[in-house]
Amino acid sequence: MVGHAFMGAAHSQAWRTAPRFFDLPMQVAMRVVCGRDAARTEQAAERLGWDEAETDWRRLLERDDVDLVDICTPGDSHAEIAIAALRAGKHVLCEKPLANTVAEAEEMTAAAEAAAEHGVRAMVGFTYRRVPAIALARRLVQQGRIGEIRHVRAQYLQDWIADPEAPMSWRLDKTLAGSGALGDIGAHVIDLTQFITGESVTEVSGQLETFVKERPIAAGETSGSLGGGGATEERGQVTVDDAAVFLAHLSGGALGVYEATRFATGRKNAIRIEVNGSKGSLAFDFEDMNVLEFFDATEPVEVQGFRRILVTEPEHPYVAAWWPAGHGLGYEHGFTHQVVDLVTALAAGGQPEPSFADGLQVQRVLAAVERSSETRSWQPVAQ
Ligand code: SOE
Repeated sequence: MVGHAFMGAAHSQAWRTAPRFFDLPMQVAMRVVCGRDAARTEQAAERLGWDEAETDWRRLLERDDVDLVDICTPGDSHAEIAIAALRAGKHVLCEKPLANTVAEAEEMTAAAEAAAEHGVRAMVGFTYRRVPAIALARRLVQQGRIGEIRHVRAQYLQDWIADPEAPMSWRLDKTLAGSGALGDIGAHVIDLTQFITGESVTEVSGQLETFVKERPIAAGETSGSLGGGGATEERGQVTVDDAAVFLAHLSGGALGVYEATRFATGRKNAIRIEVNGSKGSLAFDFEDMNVLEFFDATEPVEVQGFRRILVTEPEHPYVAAWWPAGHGLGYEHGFTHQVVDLVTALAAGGQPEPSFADGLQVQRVLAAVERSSETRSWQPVAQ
């Protein structure tokens, strides 16, 4: 694994836990974690459960006991590490968004497609697909339970920099992060709505906004937290969007309304998705992540109404491996399910999903939103 901050910790717990709760078709060994600082990486290895620590990711690729490289670094290094790993014959799991630019994502996808010819696989970590309620929503759409889809309403709302004095972090630096709320959290809801509906975003009209253009430089290391920690007297430029909104056309004819913001005061990690179809509707909010709301318009009117499905039963996706019925799951379980799906696909010699091609398609939606905001016009999503 490369990177051991917030995402590195989330992925590590997933690699540790997946074989303990699920019957994996292959054994998982957590060989080596890589970071820039030797002492901190040693500590991370100890804390997160890796056998060894390393400071140069290139050395991971030379090792025979490394079959897969898990990339948990900021976006500016995804392309270089992923392409080198794939060329060295290592499978790759790469955090989202796939890259900082469409050009990088295209190169990564080409490398993934070349590697696939030798059975080497690449996957991008749109983890929330693996929240049981989300997987159930997709299943219900596939079963035709909500009919033809008319509306997709998606929000990803956070507030961790709503305070103008919240310090800088790499997530606010375009060189490192590629974009702001748009790529960091907007990418998730683009992926989720496409995953649930089976439709893709084809055209967008959007607007980006940076409300606070300058912030204090952080006093300490902030990459693992979301801008937490103290601040210095010095100030730095915010070079990414704080918020992004856009309208969309989807390939099946649905209309989409999307919002991604780090300024939704009081909303911590609210991923809200509502899909309205000709026969029913579905609604989800990550702040109540064990619930999926379902309205069935085919029922007699007298008993119609949104029902709250508690997605905590063994009949629901992923749930049977965990606790007795009704006990609920949390943020970290999506990462564990991601490992399970990845290892299962690798053992079967198949392509894990979402692929780099799926990551590239989301990247193209992000780029179209940026173009739309710049030109104040509707923009097609490149195919
Ligand atoms: C920060 O906004 C962040 O950690 C994202 O980078 C993650 O993808 C999301 O899971 C939670 O919020």
